[in-house]
Formats: sequence, C-alpha cells, structure tokens
Amino acid sequence: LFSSARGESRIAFVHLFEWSWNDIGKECERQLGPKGFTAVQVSPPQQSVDRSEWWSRYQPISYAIEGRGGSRSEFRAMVRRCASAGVDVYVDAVINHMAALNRDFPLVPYTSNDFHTCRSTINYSNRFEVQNCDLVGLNDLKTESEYVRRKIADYMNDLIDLGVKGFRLDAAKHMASGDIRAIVSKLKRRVFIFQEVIGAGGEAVQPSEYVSNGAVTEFKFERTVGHFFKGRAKLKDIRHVINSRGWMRSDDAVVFVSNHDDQRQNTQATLTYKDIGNLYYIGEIFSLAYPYGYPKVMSSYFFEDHDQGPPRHGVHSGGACGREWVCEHRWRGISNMVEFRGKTSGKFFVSHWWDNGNHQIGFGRGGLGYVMINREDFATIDKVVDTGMRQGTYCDIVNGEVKDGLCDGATISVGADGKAHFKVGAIGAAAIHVGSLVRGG
Ligand code: LM2
Ligand code: CA
Repeated sequence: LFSSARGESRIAFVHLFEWSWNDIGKECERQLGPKGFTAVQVSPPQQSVDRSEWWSRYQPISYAIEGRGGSRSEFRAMVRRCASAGVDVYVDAVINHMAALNRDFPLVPYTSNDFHTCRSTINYSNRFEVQNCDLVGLNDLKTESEYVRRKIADYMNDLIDLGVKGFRLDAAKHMASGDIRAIVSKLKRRVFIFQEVIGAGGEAVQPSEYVSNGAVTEFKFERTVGHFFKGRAKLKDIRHVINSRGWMRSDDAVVFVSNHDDQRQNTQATLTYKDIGNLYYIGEIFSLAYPYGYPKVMSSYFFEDHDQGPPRHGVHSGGACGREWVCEHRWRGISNMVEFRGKTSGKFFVSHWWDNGNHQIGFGRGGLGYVMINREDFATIDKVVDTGMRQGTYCDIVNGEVKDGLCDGATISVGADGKAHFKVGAIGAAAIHVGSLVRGG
C-alpha cells in the first residue's frame, strides 16, 4: 500500500513549478480542491544558491525552509490552507547532492568527509559512477553514511511536521536504492514517496530497482504520449504500447505528459504548451482519461530559453495566469479531466474502445465516463458510438462546464442503448462522466 500510487485513491496532482507558497495556498482553495486534485508538487523549498535561473533551486546550500518560494511561516500556512481544501503537498526533495560548490556547507553542517570524491563526468553504463560521481558538478552526498542519512531524514521529518504528505526524490537514480530505503525508514510518518528515475535501455541502474521504496516515474509514458501525439504513429495503436512489457506496474508509476526538464531540453520528443494547435491539450486530456499510473500535470511559466527563471522576481504574484504564467492546470479540459479521473476511478480499465483506424479514438471507463480524442489535423469526428453509459444528457466537460446542474456549453445525449453521437473538431476532444449528468435534453 505504501508503494502504491493509486492505492489510497490518488487521482492526479499538479506541479506548480516555481509558484510561491502564498499563491499555492490560494490555488488550493480556488482551483485544486474544487476540481479534485489530490496534491500539489512544490518547488524545492530548502535554501539554495542565490541565482535567478530556475535550476538554482536544485542546488541546496542548507535545509532551512527559505528562498524565493517564501518564508517558513508562509510555507506552513500554505500546507494548512491546502489541507483544509483537501489537497496534499508534495515536496521536491533534493537529497542526492548539494550545490556545485567546494564541499563545505556549514549551515547543515556538511564537510568534505560527507561527500563522494569522484568528480569525473558520469558514464551511465557504470553503476558506481552514476551513484557516486558529481552530477553536472553537484557535490554528491555520501548517502551511505549514517550521518548524511540522519541529516536528510531530519530535513524530511521537519517537512512532515509542517504537514507535508509526500516527496519527489530528485535524482533518485543517482542514489543506491538501499540508501533511499534507509532514509525513508527514518521518516516519522507514512508519506507518499515517488522517485525520479529516468529509465534508459542499456544503463546500469534501472527504475525497477526502486519500486520497493515507493512509486517511480515512468518516463516511457511521457515518451509514448509525445510520440503518438506528435503524429509519428497512428494514435489508435497507443493502447498497445502503454503498460506493455517492460513498463512499471500502474500502481507503481507516476506519469506525466511533460515535466520541467523535458519541456526545456527534450522538446522533439515531449509535448509542451509550445506545441502548435491543441496538441498538448488533447495529449493531457488523453493521459487523464487513460487508466494507467498516477498522473502529474505540469503547470508552467512562458519561457524562451532553457535557463530562464520565473517571471516577476521569481514569485507568482496575484494568481494572474495568462501573460506570464501558462497555468495548464486551469485549462478547462485539463482541470475537468481531473474530475473525470476522480469520478471514473472505480472502474480503472478501458471499455468500449472505438477508433477510425487512424488518429481518432474513443474509449469508456466501464460506464462511468467516455472520452473522444481527435488527433487528425483536418478530419472531424462525426460518429455514433457505444459509450456503455446510462441514458441521459451529459455536459461535455472539455467544451462546457456544469453549473448548478446545467451545462454552459456542449452537451452529449446518451440513449437507452448507451449510444451517443459525438462531433469533435480536428485536434480536439470531448468527454462525459457520471458527474456531468445534467437536466434537459
Ligand atoms: C533532476 N532530477 O534528477 C532535476 O529534475 C533537474 O532539473 C536537475 O538539473 C538535476 N536533477 C539536479 O538536481 C537542473 C538543471 C541543470 C542544472 C542543475 C543544478 O537541469 O541544468 O545545472 O539543475 O542547478 C546547472 C547548469 C550546469 C552546471 C550545474 C552546476 O545548468 O551547466 O554544470 O548547474 O553548476 C556545470
Ligand atoms: Ca549520489
């Protein structure tokens, strides 16, 4: 159960990348709680090198909760507000390394004895190098040492005392699985652990080694969604790829369409908000509908180059999305699909599959929901399909919103035979679920 991503009704979570604690607290109340997001992943909250680039947050200099996210008391207030809204907070825990400095961090304290000595570039086919050499110069901690483990566990326990319910373990591949187990076993409460392990064939260290410690990122999902939605294969075949041989078990997998690294450095393979048309949008809608893994939604700021830090001196001010902050998690079809995933979680399987032999697909969720995805660049969907759902009029929650039992946009009528007529434009989607049943029609 401890290692199960879905076991404790984990629906979906959002990464509010570089958002300030104050704004995350507001967002929990305004958006995340009401739409049924299970949790929010926040940027690394520990003290980091003082630089404007986003990646400075991945260069810790102490475990004090301070930095551009806000103060310790603001962090605490955020966790409380989110908890009241029913939203857990997950911390991105940077524990494999400290900053790329000179192996001396008096505020912890760590001295040179607490670090590995290998500074050469990592050869990924060599396990020792992956786990003991400095990752891009970042001072690599001796995670096999009792003292270092204690210091890391103290940091995580401090966050647990502040109400944190889960951790992303940054650079988990660069720590021995047994080192992670030893650190996690020092935690004072059961929390959700997911380990960032980027799997690649031929490498010495593989994601499967980490499953016993908690959930693990399944990067195959990101690559697969990117591959199909960028039009490199017929979308109808995606179901034969997801969860096929060699994939993490669904319960062990954390999945995403893009993450903060790949949206910058891997855009050929990864869908991002920058993809033209609605490709990112429908890829995300697909991912939230498809019963595999525990999905994380990326929420970005607009950027031009890899290193560019967040707007407005690094804080998300005033909750204004649009000009500087992309806020993918607020796009109607994305936030409403989180609700869809919640309402359909009791039937975690695909039913009533339909496709046009090419890039148009539809599938149900055992009578609790149905989604249509059209990835054709020109052709529309105009089709009657069997949804398996109860008769009624449903709000299409990609193209409308339920308000006071009425739909302010498109509706879909399901007949007594479970059939419904869908019309979906090119690069578009439609979705209905038991919670979007409305009056009229
Ligand atoms: C991660 N997962 O394992 C994070 O998801 C990823 O964002 C982090 O890299 C990485 N591991 C380390 O925590 C980022 C960023 C790097 C950046 C590092 C450290 O992608 O580009 O490296 O954070 O801030 C930067 C410079 C790099 C330099 C290094 C050390 O880009 O050129 O290397 O700092 O000064 C000499
Ligand atoms: Ca290491």
